[in-house]
Amino acid sequence: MALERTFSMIKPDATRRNITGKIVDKLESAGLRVVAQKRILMSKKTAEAFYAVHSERPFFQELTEFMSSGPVVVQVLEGENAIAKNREVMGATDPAKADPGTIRAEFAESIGENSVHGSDAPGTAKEEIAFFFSGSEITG
Ligand code: RTP
Ligand code: MG
Repeated sequence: MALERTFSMIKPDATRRNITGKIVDKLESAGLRVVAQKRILMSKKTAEAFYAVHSERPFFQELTEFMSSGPVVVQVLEGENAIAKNREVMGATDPAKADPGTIRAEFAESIGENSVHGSDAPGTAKEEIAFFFSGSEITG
């Protein structure tokens, strides 16, 4: 199968607790390669634009305030079946429902402050990568 790329983000609850390395270790151990990475602080407006798809959801304000409350690490991950593989290693949105050994089961604090984001389909992966990275910032 061809290599696939997905977008990943380590959320402010994880940067605050200084566990970004532990999360990257989980991703790499699952066979995903970090081909681009940077640490940034999103403004509230940037967080609102990134999560525009959720703008009508009841948790939108809480989510965008949290996502702009501290630094995040944005990444491009590459590997076979990278989108599905990343979702698998992340675990369910609600850490109480996440499978043992997944990032969210081990590290997430709550359904909102759940340590990682990962694209859910090829279309969103492409859009989310382009939201944060230019082509020259990505290198296999
Ligand atoms: P993500 O987009 O971050 O990878 O997570 P996901 O697909 O598992 O979850 P999604 O339904 O897309 O929701 C996006 C993020 O919104 C927050 N959320 N809070 N308070 C709540 O009920 C609630 N539900 C979702 C989480 O941070 C979730 O990851
Ligand atoms: Mg999602």
